[in-house]
Amino acid sequence: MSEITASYQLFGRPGSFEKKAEGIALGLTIGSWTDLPLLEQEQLKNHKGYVVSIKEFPDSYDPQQNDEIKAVVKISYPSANFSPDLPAILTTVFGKLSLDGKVKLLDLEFGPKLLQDFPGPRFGVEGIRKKLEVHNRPLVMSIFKGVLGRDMAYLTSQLREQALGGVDLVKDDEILFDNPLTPFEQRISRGREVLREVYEQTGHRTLYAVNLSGRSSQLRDKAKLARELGADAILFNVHTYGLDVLQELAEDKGIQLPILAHPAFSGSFTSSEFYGVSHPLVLGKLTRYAGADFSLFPSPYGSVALEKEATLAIGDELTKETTAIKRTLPVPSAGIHPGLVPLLVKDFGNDCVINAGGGVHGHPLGATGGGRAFRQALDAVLAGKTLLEAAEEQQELGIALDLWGGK
Ligand code: 1AE
Repeated sequence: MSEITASYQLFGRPGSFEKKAEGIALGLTIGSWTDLPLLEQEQLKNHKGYVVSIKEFPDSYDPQQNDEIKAVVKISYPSANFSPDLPAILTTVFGKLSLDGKVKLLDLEFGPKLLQDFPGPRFGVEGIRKKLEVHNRPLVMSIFKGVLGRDMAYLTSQLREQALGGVDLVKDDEILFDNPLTPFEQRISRGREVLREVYEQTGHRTLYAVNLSGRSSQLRDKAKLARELGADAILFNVHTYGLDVLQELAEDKGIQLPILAHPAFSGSFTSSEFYGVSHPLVLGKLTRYAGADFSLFPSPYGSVALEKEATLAIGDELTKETTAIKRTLPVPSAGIHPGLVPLLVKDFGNDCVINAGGGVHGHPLGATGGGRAFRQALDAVLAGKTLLEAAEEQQELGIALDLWGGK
């Protein structure tokens, strides 16, 4: 089967959903049905969407429309209607419909044949672990902060400090674009030198993800240049460009770099309870299918928090083993500090990335102290110790807990 099945959340009066669902199945495919001459009906039969299921939730209600309840309807669309790419799929299942009242796209189920057109991440969890030679713990990532308007000397010193703290990855801030003070090429080549020096000094390997930005038409060449210059990985603001652009980059044999997908802008079409697309579909399943090796999303407990249920569902979509597609590393982020490490590990397990900007740079002993505090918190959790116990012997962790809590 190569069809796609979409799940939608709708609101309406009890008993009204069959008509609504049938209207969607027709409206997004052949547009009309019974008014057509018999011959045309026959020809169009292979293209008609069909309603798979309707589930009403009688106890639910729309706070703005008290007589309405929620329902989840599933509709399948035949593959004859679309080419096997995300722009065509998304236009088919949620094109005009996304503009048509209170309807939210919750999930998409790809038929097995269709799935073959989505190879997914090039590296995935195992490939990234192999690159870093870290197999038995969550990874730790730190984010450049306060680098706008600063020069290469500032940027490289911040990179060195972060790497000396023992983090596995450092990523550009998503708001750092090409600029004369810290050009893309120099960030890669100077960053590489700094990280090699740190490796020679400490034996610890840190990867740097450079922000791939600029016009869409330039991205492929820039990513190839990044590879030639020895970049470790790419950060990509996928939702300002579109998922298909991510897929192009991930599949390009001339690039072959791990890709970190940043969630910037996705809130504009995922945050509403009633409209848009669900978080697990956008930041989980589709980001994985489009080929991201890492997917960043707001954690349930930080500064830009998402509901816990949604974050767990994102993590599940990124890491479940049900498809042949490699797993993507979940990166629950925003407002993360060392005191949150036990919660992060409990909720997202071993195969996740603990990611922080302010929680590293805001440490009183600087970014190196911040990175160490995260690693110490992680070691404590893995050894079955409380953070309080570990902080008795680990100065950086103790200072972080005093500042941000978590004892
Ligand atoms: C959800 C993305 C988080 C992010 O990109 C970022 O820069 C977080 O910074 P902090 O850790 O909140 O300072």
